Amino acid sequence: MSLLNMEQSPEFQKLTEEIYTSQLENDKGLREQLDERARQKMYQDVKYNVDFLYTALKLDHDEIFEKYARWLYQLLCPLMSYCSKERVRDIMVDHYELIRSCMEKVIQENKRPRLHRLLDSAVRATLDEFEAGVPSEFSQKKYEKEINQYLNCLLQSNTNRAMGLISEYVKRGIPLEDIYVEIVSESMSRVGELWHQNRISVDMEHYCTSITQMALAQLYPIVFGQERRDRTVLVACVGSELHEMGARTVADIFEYNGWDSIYLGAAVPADAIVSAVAAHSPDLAALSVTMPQHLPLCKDTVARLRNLYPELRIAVGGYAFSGTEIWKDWDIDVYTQDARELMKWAENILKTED
Ligand code: B12
Repeated sequence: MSLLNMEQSPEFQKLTEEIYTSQLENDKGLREQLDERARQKMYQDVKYNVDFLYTALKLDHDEIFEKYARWLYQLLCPLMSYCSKERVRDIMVDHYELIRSCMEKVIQENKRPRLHRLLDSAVRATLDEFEAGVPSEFSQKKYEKEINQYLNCLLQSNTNRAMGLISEYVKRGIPLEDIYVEIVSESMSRVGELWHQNRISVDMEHYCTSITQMALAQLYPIVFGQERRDRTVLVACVGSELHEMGARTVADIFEYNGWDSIYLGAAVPADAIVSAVAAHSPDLAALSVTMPQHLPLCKDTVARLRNLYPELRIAVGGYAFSGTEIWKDWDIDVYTQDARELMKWAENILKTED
């Protein structure tokens, strides 16, 4: 149940329409402040918020919506710079209360306590974020110098230098897995933070992604030049998930360690994942999710795979899982925070099997 499917549903459209219209009707100041374009954006945001809430309800997981409410408040503060932070807080609290009163009427009675719990946690999270103020700067990392160097090249749109840096790190003997996980992943995570803080635009985010994909492609002679181990990993992003670099990192690190990788890329339908497993009989299926809206489908896909292939090892990971323990109730073999740890886990499994 994610936006793509829900958008088609008349109840979902009616609900978003009602929340959007009531918020503008109740708040004269907001009505006057927003021009037509801003109103359209607000409508999209309302849809997105309701979709997120449905995801949390479906998964019966509080952390997801609370995390989202924190993220949303911090996203809106710089975007609505024409308002004070108190005002953004109040608009959001009113918004959650409106969602509560509109949704209460349409969801099943047994789900209402859950709805209230989720919305209470969103209100609390918004008040907390307001008290906490501006999010802290990036924490210092082992490869801080390289991260800054690489990120600065991206932000200055210096394609040539960004490409050169990745090769230079290899020449300097930085382990390839560190380049992927500690330098590139961290740089991309900071790109996301900068977007979130409205300090870079969406086109810059796209540029950083495409250049990074290109820069990493230079490593392929090394990645694909290792001795084979007669093991196969199948890697895919579930559903309509567009964020593919995490999945790519998993596939590349396994290739580098001698596994054959079947990389299906972004937005893979569940049926296609199941048939790819049938076709390739991998030793491990690794499913990647970045946006929490795709978690319910990932959970279903895990259950389908487990049912059809009880012996298959299944791993899940990606940004959507970070800071949650949602995977603990799923029938998987492993969740790890990063691709390198998954590789270590797989090596240990191999040792016990040999
Ligand atoms: C690049 C990017 C995009 C690109 C993706 C293009 C592509 N070809 O992949 C584009 C521009 C399309 C995009 C779009 C959007 N994005 Co975006 N995006 C990012 C960004 C900046 C980097 C993602 C990335 O490549 N990271 C590098 C990889 C290597 O890291 P990773 O995916 O986390 O993977 C590591 C681990 O998680 C793990 N892992 C990953 N998969 C797996 C699988 C297994 C089995 C295991 C064990 C481990 C594992 O291993 C990897 C390395 O160790 C992130 C920021 C971030 N913190 O991630 C935002 C981010 C994910 N995006 C975000 C958002 C909001 C969006 C948009 C809604 C709006 C926007 N920013 O444009 C749209 C939504 C699109 C959609 N319909 O889904 C938010 C999500 C916030 C939230 N509430 O959940 C983030 C976090 C930005 C932010 N800080 O706010 N995005």
